[in-house]
Amino acid sequence: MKPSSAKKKQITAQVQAIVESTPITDIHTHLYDPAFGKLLLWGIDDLLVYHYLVAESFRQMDMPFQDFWGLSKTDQASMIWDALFIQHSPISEACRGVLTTLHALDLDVKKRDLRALRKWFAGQKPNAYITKCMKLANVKSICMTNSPFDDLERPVWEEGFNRDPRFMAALRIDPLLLSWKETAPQLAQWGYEVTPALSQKTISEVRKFLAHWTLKLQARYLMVSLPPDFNFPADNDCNRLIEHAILPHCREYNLPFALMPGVRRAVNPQLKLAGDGVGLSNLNSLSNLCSTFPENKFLATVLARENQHELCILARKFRNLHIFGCWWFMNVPELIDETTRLRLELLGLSMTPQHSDARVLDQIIYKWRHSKKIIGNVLAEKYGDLLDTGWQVSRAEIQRDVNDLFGGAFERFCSR
Ligand code: HDL
Ligand code: ZN
Repeated sequence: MKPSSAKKKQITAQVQAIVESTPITDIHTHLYDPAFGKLLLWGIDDLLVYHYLVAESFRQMDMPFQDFWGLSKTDQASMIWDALFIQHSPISEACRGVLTTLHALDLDVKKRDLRALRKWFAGQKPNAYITKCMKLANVKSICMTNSPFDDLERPVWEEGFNRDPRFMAALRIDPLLLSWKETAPQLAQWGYEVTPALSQKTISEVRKFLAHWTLKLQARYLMVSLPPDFNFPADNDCNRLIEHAILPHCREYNLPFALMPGVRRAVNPQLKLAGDGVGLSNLNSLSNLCSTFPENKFLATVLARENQHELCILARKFRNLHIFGCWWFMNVPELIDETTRLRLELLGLSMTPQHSDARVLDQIIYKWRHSKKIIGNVLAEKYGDLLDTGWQVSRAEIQRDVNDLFGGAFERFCSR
């Protein structure tokens, strides 16, 4: 007997309530512990000058790039507000996101009054506002992206500070892997006995560097974003550093190594942070890493839609690979739906469907509200398909599954 649509409706309601109420571990963001002060971006002007909106606004403005970059942040934000919200309807995901966040903060967007919005944000106190945003997003833990190569961030770590327990750290090592020859002198300046030639001594000094920062950050994983043409194996510094320094270090400290392939950096340098593009990656490299180093754990997310299916198949082949998120150009409803559906159908619940990648604190509100709606709908549909077979999932089982998707599977993978 076909299950009643009432039963399916009941399951959908249960899924939506559980998705709404389950606190989230956000495993990749560009947010910072409040101890980093102004490095933690928040408020209407930072929301408006988000690089996604910068890229979109230049399409509606004839202004020379340099003229825009010469403006104050407030003036840049005003130009973006006018170009993308007033002169044209704010239809794009990044525009809609700003409005979702403002609406969640009980701010009246239909007045289109940027001055009033700025006044409200000027009255917010940072620490209280962090709690407010995390509550509205139902995010219980935020993983930062932490780079010893960032001249603004490094001194704060070296000075030391009392950690906010809500903020975890991840050690970002792009300069080490992607531009070793330029980075080696920096390590030497910091007292590591390295030379551009990757000798045994240099490799051991790089591992000392990794150990120092892993312990200082209490890093949960190491991470690198990679160009589409990254290959493994290959005869280059990046490969040698991965094989002889990064992966042994990760095994020693039982840390995953997160690979994020597909970024074409500075496709249009005039857009600055907004100037990066996407390219199709050769995922044989990831397959080779997972199979060559079965004792290592790999996290991965890919930037190209066309790589997503192969990434799922790789995760089916390698249990030392945990895939996550709809990253960056993937983080739009159309692709979140498609990718989450694909992953649930190919992997079940052994993956992490989303991270926010938020650069501005308030963004966690919209990035998670938008994603949770989609993830909840897809999950409810899958439970409905089970119902057609006679399998009735209980409320407790739905809660268990959502806990997994919102950070539980990631935590178990990390502690394995
Ligand atoms: O390399 C990364 O971690 C990317 O997420 C970039 O930071 C990118 O600029 C971004 O913010 N994407 O959402
Ligand atoms: Zn990121």
